[in-house]
Amino acid sequence: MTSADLTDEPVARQQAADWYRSAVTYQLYIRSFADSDGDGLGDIGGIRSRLPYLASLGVDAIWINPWYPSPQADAGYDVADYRNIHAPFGDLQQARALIEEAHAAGLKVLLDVVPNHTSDEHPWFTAALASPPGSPERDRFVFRPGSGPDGDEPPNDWQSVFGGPAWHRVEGGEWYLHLFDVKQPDLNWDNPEVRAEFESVLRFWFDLGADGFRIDVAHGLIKDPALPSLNLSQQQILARVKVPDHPYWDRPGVLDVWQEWRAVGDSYDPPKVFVAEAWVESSARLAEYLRPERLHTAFDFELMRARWHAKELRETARISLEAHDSVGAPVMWTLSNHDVTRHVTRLGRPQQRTSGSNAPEFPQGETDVALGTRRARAAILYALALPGGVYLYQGEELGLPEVEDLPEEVLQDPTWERSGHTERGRDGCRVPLPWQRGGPSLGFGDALGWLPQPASWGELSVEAQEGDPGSMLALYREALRLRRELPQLGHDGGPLVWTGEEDQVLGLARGNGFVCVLNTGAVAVPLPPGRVVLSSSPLEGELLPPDAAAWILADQD
Ligand code: TEU
Repeated sequence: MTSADLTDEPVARQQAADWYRSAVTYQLYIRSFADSDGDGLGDIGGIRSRLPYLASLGVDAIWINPWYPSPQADAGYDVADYRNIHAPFGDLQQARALIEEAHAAGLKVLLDVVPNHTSDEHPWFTAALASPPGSPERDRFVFRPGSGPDGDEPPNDWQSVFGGPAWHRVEGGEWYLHLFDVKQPDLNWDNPEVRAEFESVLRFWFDLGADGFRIDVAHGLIKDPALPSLNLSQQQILARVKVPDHPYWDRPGVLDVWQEWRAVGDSYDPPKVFVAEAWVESSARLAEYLRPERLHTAFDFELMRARWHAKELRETARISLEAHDSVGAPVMWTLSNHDVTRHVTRLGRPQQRTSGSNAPEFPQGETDVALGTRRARAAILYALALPGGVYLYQGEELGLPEVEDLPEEVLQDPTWERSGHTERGRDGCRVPLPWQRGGPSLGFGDALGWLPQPASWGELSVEAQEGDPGSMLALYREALRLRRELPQLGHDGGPLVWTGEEDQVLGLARGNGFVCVLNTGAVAVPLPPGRVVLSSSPLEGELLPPDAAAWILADQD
């Protein structure tokens, strides 16, 4: 070994550990990605067969939504066994093979862990139901006697995220807490057995080769032991008022859990990484989750919530970047995921101000898909130009819009039932992907998919977009290729400098000679000097049209 090898080793090790800081990660909503066995549900075989597609797209990593055995009461976020694979998706051997093949294709693999709740069909919960009040089995969950003279009222007034009360009464009279569906009992994170179990689950998948985890409801887990009622009026609930010292969201104690998990991840070489799904009040609050001894990353939901307005998009990014910089963490920009209306549709709606902390605040109203598509093309160039990493939600590279007219009888999101059929829920962003122009499910599989696809999606299929240089797919491929190639981009590329403070146009420079310009206004605007290496819409002469973005390289002599 030469002395150069010796000095380079720590550097190489650090580089291997830092892969996530600039990574573009593709979210695989497994049940809707590709179906290899014709049962209408996507599966591991489907992912394996499409790895070349993902590699050719140019992403660095994949995140697979929960694939564990589950009654699927909440599309797999109700886990019955944390160490196995849901049979319709495949088995552990296939999971291992997928991870190996992904690695061979240069892709990291993140899985999804659901620590706030289990399924009611998890053996722990079955044991809890079979055990008396006060038993160790019940202590793994949140069981309480009811209120009212006969205990037949729920212990407090907490509401499920999916609608209705967050408590369910069981035989024998006690109630259990479920902040989500009735089939998703909340775990008791004050119980050391719960903590030990999840550390063991993390190690199980890390040992199988997973590179990290997305953490579901990372702002949940810890409850105020006094379980105080919220005493909110219906109006306050609708207005999503801020509740100081909230009894179950974003409690300080949850940060200790993340510190423990970080230590588990750090015990591997290279270290395993985490990305938190934490819906918290502010970027500053999110940064608390991302201190060096806690989690590596968290989704940034602020860009997703910003209106289509250059000033707001710039201010939002500034705030997120500043908060993340203060703890040395990269921002993970996100435009869509499986819980929110697809952004082609959101951006095609009237852009009223969005506030509050969750999905219903997103733009409502009539959708202009063509407009949304133009803006979505510009939005991804903006996100990819910022320092940090980016999460893509499957299908956004095809420009899929939300499916807004699914027939009521096919809706599966628990929100639909629990809201008394007033909220349709999230199925419209979960429709199976179109791979081909024709066939029973447009190439998703050999049979109809679990949700019907609009016939018009044949023209949005991968097959239809391959070879069309004007397609969304071509734009994503070229942007991702350039992002890898240009040293100015990614988290640790050139320093970011905002050029100008205009309301409807933003410019961001990255280091030596790279500029991204975004125009959200109604008139075409001039571009700075240089070579346009990519633009989301054709230029109008030398001008950047409305709802468009361009990447420009200054000519270097
Ligand atoms: O979502 C967590 C969450 O906070 C939800 O409120 C989400 O924003 C909401 O569903 C939008 O309507 C996670 C998962 O991403 C989601 O799919 C699960 O349903 C939920 O946890 C329960 O596990």
